[in-house]
Amino acid sequence: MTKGNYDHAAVETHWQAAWDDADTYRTPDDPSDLTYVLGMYPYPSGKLHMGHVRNYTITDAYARYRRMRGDDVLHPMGWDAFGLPAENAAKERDTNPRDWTYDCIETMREQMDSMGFGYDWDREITTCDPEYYQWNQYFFREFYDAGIVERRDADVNWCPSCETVLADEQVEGEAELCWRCDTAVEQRELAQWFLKITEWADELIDDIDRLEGWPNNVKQMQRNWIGRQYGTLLPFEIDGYGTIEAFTTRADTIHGATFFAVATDHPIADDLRAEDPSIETFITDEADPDGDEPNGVATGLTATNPVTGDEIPVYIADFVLSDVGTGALMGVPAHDERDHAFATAMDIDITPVVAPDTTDDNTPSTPDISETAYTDDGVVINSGQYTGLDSETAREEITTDTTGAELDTQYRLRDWGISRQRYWGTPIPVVYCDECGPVLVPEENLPVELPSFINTTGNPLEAATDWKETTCPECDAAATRETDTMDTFVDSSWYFLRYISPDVETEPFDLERANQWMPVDQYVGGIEHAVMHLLYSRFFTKVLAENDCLEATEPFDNLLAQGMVQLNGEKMSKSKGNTVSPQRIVEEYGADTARLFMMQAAQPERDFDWSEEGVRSTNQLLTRLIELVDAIAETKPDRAVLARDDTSTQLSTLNTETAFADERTPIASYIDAEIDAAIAITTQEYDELSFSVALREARDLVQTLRQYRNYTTPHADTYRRGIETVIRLLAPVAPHLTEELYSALDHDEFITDASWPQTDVEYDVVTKRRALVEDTREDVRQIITVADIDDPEAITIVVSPAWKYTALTTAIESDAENLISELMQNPTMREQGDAAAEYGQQLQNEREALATTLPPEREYETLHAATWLIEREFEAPVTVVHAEDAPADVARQAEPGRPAIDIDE
Ligand code: ANZ
Ligand code: ZN
Repeated sequence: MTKGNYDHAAVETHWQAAWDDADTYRTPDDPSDLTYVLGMYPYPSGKLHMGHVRNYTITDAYARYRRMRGDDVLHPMGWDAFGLPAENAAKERDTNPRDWTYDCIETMREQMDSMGFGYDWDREITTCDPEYYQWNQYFFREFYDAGIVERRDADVNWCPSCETVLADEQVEGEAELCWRCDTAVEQRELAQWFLKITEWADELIDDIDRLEGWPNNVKQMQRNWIGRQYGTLLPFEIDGYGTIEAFTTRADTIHGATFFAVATDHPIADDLRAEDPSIETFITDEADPDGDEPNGVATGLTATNPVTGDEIPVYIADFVLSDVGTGALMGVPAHDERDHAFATAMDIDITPVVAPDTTDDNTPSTPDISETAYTDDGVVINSGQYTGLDSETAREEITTDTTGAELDTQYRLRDWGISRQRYWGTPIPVVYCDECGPVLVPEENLPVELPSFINTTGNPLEAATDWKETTCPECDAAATRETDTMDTFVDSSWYFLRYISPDVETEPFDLERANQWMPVDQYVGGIEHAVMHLLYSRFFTKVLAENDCLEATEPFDNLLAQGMVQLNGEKMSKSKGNTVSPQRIVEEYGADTARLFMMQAAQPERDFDWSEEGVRSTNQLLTRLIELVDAIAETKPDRAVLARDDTSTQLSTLNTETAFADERTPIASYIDAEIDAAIAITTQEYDELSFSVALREARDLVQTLRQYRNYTTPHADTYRRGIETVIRLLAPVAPHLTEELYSALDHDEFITDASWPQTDVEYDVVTKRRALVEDTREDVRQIITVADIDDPEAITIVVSPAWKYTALTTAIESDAENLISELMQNPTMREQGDAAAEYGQQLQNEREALATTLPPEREYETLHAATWLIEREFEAPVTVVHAEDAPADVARQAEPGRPAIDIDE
């Protein structure tokens, strides 16, 4: 059932079919002025949700806008089609992941089409298709040859009852139980494949600074994720174990090191647990690296401080992480929170060695470390020859002076483990041979295709015996295939390249075309991908660039992380049961309404609340647009006839039989100026993807044109220009209805292919004009209220004299100390005598805040064209005059941008 005011279903299906027939969204073969617009491809869950709709409306509107600006646009869509949910769904429904996935894709593609998204479907990619994933395997080989791939042991979740590896998502609750059988999950070491992303850590972090088109929060998240720390490796001697290094960022605190600690799997711990049952008990039962409290056990060993020679006790402690630094640290409880907590619990000395910097009196006071650590830098105390140095200098000197100490950089980033013990992913192209070990599947044997799905408890690939058993590519002996598949983030690390040349069969992408299109000009997606997906894509791009396989060194020039769609302040989600179905909104109000509502409700980065009321009023706006066009349409928009008999709509407050004037009045000039303003502002806002601001402007223009028609007989050309403009301004967001109206105006081309409206008025001028008219109206209101005028007889507006404008311009441009004497060098100023000196003083006082204004002639024109508005509001005749033509006492008050106002009662 439709709740909208026009037959949106007829309009939308008609134009969708028409675009389809005309191949409207096909990317040109020989592109110039290329713009690559991309939304993060979805996981084909089978249902488009509001988050998707928002994401893809943003990219679609931007792509359409760029097209109308004359660019050749690449705007593709595809499917992130591998992943665990399909495997689970297949198990539950006793089908297979492939059928399930393709069904979902089918439905989602239809839903996208019903939204009017203009994709080049010829470039659709589906990652679970061998056509696509063969290139993951190809990259695996290439990366292997380049030394970027490594096989090593790593922990996985293991269910002893199902005898299978579990993904993190399959481990449930704090008790860490298997999702199928509720058995406690164990950790197991398995050989896994890694991509050595850590070797790119510096480049990945340094180049963040070059990502000017990325939001700061995403950049910061990437920096934190990589987590680079500059520090020192300090050598401690431990009897029986030789030199054990500890990484520290605070070498300046070494005199305060009162203990030494190693991780529970440090070689020292491995050694001692075998002999000492209390240590064994601590490691297996008590240690809890995720716990709030640090726990540890003394070893009886001591470590020698390399600077002081002090012997400090060695502990095994759970807050020491085995994969950070060297897995060993010096504990400085006075200056580190965790060390402080640990020392307090274990009754270890706490010795302050850094004090707050008190440069004022040069007597550093000891910080109070009884309750918490003092963690800032400061002045070093109690530190022998280093006492009195600032922390930074102390770090440098201690590092240089100490034998065996060396500078070191540590990262939080770990190598990227890509092995997944699952079926629905890209098979890792390796076979294991007893003789040759792991052997890469040769390129000519790619793709290694997935065998048919087998519904078992464990990894179906383990059960696919025929598939698994193969021969060694090197020695032809019997061998078995790798049964792990790749992390699906591999798929998404380069999919933006495949879209560029999905037709090439011999390579993952065509280099020449990739160099033309890359980097992606505008990428849009959810903040949940701020770290991994974006980092892995950057990594892939850098590896390719380094191997001369791509010119771009970064994949995404501009990134927009769109906000959430909420309902009553909460994120819409299936689990909360507070979703609004896009399909229902499309059925009831149409896709244009849904798109327009979303884009005007908030700037794309912001979260916003869904509101049915907002949806209805958006639909009203489209109705108004139809009415406006209706008056001049050569061909009646037959698919967009308004539901005039629907009593719920308040239509046609307008005179339907509009007559048009040929003569231009000042009102027409005002309307023309407003049209220019709308173009200038909307263009700038669309450029910045500020859709809600752009649309407010378009909506105001609709309103202005309505008022114009209601107030007077509109000038034919101006009115027509207004209509032609406003439907173009709305076309990127409401493509169907504007297409309908455009054709009703007898255009032969699609509005989608039409060119963007032009104006030679600049944004800056437009906003000044606006402000001038608004401020002036507000001033009139103020005067009427303050002077308590009931019924104004006449209103005179006096524009600033030219000399004041000259003075203001001089004041803004000049950097002379004494503005007044500078101004008085100008003969025109001197002619004004005291008045000039007085105004000069005022400018001097307000100097910091001065802003440029329109020149007097422009100011005059602008106000002159707006007199009708003021007349209408105050019901009195309005005249605009130049200061030179006004009585002196009034003229004196006029300033640039602030005309004087005289009201007769
Ligand atoms: C001595 C020290 C004194 C440290 C001080 C800090 C403050 P953050 O804390 O993020 O800057 N560290 C070194 N290896 C570790 C490991 N394997 N597991 C856990 N912590 C480890 O990280 C750097 C600090 O982390 C290092 O500097 C070290 O403690 C600790 F006033 O050394 B510090
Ligand atoms: Zn072999």
